[in-house]
Amino acid sequence: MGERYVRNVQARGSIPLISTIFLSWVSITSSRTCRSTPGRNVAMQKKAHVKRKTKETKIELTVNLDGAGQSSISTGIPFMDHMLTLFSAHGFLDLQLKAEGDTQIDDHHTVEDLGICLGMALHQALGDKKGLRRYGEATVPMDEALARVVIDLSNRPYLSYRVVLKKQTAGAFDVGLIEEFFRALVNHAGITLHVKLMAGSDPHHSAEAIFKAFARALDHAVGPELRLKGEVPSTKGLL
Ligand SMILES: [Mn+2]
Repeated sequence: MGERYVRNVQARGSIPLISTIFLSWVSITSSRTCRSTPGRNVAMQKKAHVKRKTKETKIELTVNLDGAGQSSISTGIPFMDHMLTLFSAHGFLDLQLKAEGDTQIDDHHTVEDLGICLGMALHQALGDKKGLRRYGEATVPMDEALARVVIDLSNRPYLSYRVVLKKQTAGAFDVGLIEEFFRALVNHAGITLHVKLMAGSDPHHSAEAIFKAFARALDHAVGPELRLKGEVPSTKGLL
């Protein structure tokens, strides 16, 4: 794109927004748009693709943290489909996910491996975390349930999971497995995560409040902090 692109920008006599830069570049070299996108735009996109196969599960997913909340999810566990769909929607991230697991035994392996793969994807999508807010928190109700989730993109895996439920199943799903999901995710994403169920008696409502709070807290943490001017959000200079 080089010279022609620069000339086009200069001709406008001002520094245009990135979207304008992109559009003007497309209009100049439309034949190349599929093969080559301006490098700086690609680098700024927080995307990841993960494919993982074991003797217990086979999972493939694509995530875009700068998405619009669009998802296509099939885990073989309807309750997890429901949770991950609302995670995508409330976190404004795009998620395409297909999982097959040994659910004839129980849901444990698949739920844990979903956490591993999403954690790997987050780690990949976040990169060096330059210019990101780093911290995020959200408190979300679902009828009588109230969940609070706090995130630090610290690169130090830590899970505090304070969820006490009187009943552990929602339909056929063991809601206790959600702790395994988050432990696996935290370990592979390298994030600090505090999950606290502040109120809640229905396991379905409680799980839904937790996933929505996680989504909103994550959305905040991965958003841009312009005052960092592209620096790492740590006084150490590295995360
Ligand atoms: Mn529901």
